[in-house]
Amino acid sequence: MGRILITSALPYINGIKHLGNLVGSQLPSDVYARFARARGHEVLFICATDEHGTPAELAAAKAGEAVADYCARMWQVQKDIADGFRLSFDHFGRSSSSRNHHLTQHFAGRLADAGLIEEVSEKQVYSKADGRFLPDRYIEGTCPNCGYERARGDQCENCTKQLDPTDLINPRSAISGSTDLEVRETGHLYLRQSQLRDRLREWIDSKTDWPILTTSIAKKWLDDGDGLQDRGITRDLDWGIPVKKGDADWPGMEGKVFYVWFDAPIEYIAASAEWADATGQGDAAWERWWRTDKGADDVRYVQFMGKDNVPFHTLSFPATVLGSGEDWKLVDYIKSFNYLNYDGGKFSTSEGRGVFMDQALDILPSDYWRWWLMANVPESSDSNFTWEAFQAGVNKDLADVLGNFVSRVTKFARSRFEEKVPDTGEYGPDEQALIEDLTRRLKAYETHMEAIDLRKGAQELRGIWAAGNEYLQAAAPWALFKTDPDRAGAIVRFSLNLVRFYAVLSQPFIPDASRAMLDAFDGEDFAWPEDVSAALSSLTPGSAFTTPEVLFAKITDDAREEFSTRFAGTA
Ligand code: B3M
Ligand code: ZN
Repeated sequence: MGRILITSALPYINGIKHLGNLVGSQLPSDVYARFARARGHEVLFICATDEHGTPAELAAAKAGEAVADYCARMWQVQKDIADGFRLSFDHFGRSSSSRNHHLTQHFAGRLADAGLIEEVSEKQVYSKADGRFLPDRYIEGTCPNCGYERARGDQCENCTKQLDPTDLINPRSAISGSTDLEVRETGHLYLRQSQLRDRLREWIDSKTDWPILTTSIAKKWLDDGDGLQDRGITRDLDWGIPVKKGDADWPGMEGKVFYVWFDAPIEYIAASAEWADATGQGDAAWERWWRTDKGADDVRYVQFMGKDNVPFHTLSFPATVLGSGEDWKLVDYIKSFNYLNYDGGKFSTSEGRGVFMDQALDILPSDYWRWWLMANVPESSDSNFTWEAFQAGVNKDLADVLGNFVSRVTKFARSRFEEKVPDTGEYGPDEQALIEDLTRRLKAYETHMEAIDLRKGAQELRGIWAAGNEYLQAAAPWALFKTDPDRAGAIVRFSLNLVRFYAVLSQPFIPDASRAMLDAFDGEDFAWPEDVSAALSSLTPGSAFTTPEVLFAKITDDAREEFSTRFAGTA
């Protein structure tokens, strides 16, 4: 089996993320990592908090905390929530780690040595009231194009016109509202991406297996208009990674930090080093995943992200890696996602609209959310969360199909066979027919999951559950027991093996329920079924089992109404 490196886009440190963030990167990457491990691959699964940039500083100020303290606290909050959703990262790192400081400064030094860094003097807006330079997004004013009074310094959200802060009429600080602004000269470093355009195009053209969504976005930025632009990689902020050239100071860059999008993707590598540190391993342990000259040449690297992150991952980050001139692993496959809408609109922190990750775990088990979100994952188009669809999906797929099957089999077996796997009777044509059907379905399931077609994977898994339910309904061992108890025993033995089979196949999507199903059988493990017939005879006849508690309680109409009202938002 192979080695698969998996990274999920890093959630910003500020605030708690909503279901749209969850299904747009972290959850699908976890489902795929779990599947890859179950299939016997060696997996390194990495994520981290993205802790730099103005949003972190503003959120800390709003919380009345020093930004370092705010980030440390919020990292733990996000880590606990990730654990609650059973996101099985090998390491959940922090982009403010010393590992990332060192690596980011290392890459900057390598780029400088390669002549790919240019020092540029630029005009930036300084707010005396705030005592800081204001990034474009933190300057508000009236749009010169449409008159919208809350246009931002980079774009007018009303007419979408791209703006410069100096275009705005009556500009003011979006932080303090102060209009006491002035334009100041300040020096910054630019990454000369334009010098790497041909190498990037050649690399992207080689990615013939990438989804159209991913390559079309990359090529748009690569070829659109003036093509790939050189871009600033430093900022006048206090919180961030100090600008240094490797270990050396960078004259003229004192007091400046690297731009958040320069250091954040490097944290994928740094978090792998943090993982090696946290697990007491040396540098070779992470370098064998990231350095093609140190053993990573056989690694398949898959990135998961929302589609708005594709440009940085197909252009800026590869430019940094290629420009370093060192043998770093580049991404092999990018799985990007569209958006999840909430009841036809947007999630909103300020309006309290939509379900946020902490709230979701407070009201229902993580498997419910994992299942519905993945069965409706926004792969080829946006998805829409409604409480009616969520209730229907959970109640039908989980409670009525899988949960009901497990409950009927184990409770009947307990009532007639003393919680022991029956050793009577033989499998017959009905069992053989289902074995053949499940053999085909298992192959389809594996094919979809290997291709990271996760919605199709969920659909196939649902079909595998339903096939067992239909078999049990037709076989009706409870009716047969009076006239042919031996045959009834064979049906129950076959069905108990199906419960274990389902536990193994369902683990990537609903790990808690899978664990509960497997725990019904002493000592069984999550070994993937290579042969369905053998798998459905793997439980030892006469061996004990226990009857799991109800796996999935249905969502009542009253509960649905209450949730729908609670998360409707204030707009
Ligand atoms: N923090 C997520 C976002 O844009 C951003 C991803 C960084 S991945 C290196 O919402
Ligand atoms: Zn406008």
